[in-house]
Amino acid sequence: MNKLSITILLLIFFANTQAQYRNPLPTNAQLKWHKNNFYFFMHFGPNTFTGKEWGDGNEKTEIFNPSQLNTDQWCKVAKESGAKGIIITAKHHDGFCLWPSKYSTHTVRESGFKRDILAELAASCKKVGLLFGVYLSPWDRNHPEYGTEKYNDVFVNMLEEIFQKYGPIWELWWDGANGEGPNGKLQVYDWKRYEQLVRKLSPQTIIFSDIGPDARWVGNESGYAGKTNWNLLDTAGYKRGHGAPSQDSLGTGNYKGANYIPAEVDVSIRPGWFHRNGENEKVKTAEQLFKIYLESIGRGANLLLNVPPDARGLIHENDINALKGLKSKIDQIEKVDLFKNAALNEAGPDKNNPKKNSTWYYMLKSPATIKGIILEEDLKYGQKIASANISLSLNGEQVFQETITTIGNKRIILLPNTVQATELSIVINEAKGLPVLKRARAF
Ligand code: FUL
Repeated sequence: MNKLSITILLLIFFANTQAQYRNPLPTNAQLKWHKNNFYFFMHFGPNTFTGKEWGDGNEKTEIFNPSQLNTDQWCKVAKESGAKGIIITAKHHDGFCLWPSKYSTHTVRESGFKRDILAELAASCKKVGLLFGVYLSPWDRNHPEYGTEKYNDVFVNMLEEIFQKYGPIWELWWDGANGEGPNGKLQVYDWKRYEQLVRKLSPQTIIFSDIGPDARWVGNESGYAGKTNWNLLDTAGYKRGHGAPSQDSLGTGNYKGANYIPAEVDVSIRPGWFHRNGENEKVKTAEQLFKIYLESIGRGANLLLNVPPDARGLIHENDINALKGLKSKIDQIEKVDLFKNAALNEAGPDKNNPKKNSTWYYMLKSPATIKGIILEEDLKYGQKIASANISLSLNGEQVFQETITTIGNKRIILLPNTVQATELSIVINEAKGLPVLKRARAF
């Protein structure tokens, strides 16, 4: 074969692979991550004592001295709130390490507080069956090697230390915020090396960053995902931290995105990421938190709710109260199923067009008072549904109708008014291949 025919063959092959779009599937680790869709974030460090949002790395280590630190209390609150895990800021941008790292001199070991907080939290999580996750800021405003190639070794060594001492680590969080280090230099991160190391040390760990590889940032810190939310993202040509896709694309994902990278909504229960005494009256209310739940989990994303411990090393009473209110609201929608005993008719898709018109039709013997509907796609076959018609009827007469776009892990549809209904019908208008829905629920 001469060079020309090889080139032609390659071009044909390339054109074919472009034309045959394959819907990316989640890994097993991602499927488990979808199931555990609500968990806590905890920002804790020198900023808890200085009131700063971003420490500059010059804070004296002695200031870090919580008087009553109790990671069992954090876990109790998380459990009672229905959260499935905790992700802790092992190191924020100020470089202070909540564990006595061999690769830093700015740690709990040098502070007034000598205890290893990562060890304590990992043990508390294990005791009560919570997942344990770690936020490790690549940006480090304290480390003397930051801005040089040697810092890549430091970051790799820290990752190794954390995974070996405190694993299993369920989710690893890489923050996109990035700036200069103490010597005024920017760092060139060796992302490939970091990622390969984590994959080797712990293949099941979910790696989060603005562009994944396993979970993506949702594009805002206010607590909502796009109404249309694809678990797919095109990342080619983008870089972590700088030059990520637009915040809108992060919120909606890409319809034909090349990679399975679902969205995680990170938002704080308080005005800032760290606890500040002056803000105890500004904790979000149960109603505000529930709205966040509906607009994150209810739009198919995971919810990472930041509940930062205070300077005592405890979760403040006001946060606990708001979380209790949230839990009872969640239970009111997740723990009831008015269509549990409804008869179900499933009309398969049109054979000539498997993408269209799958219908699920639920029938009750007597009317139920309905406030909302919960739909879930079975994601092991990929995310497929692009548009669906949802309607409720009372003995054949329509009382509610809405057209929605994506469903994904979960779609919660809150009705504008409570209605009496005997029938629920879900008609798929458009899907990428055969749609697979789990049994619908109503509350
Ligand atoms: C941001 C950080 O700069 C904030 O301090 C916080 O940690 C938030 C979750 O991510 O990028």
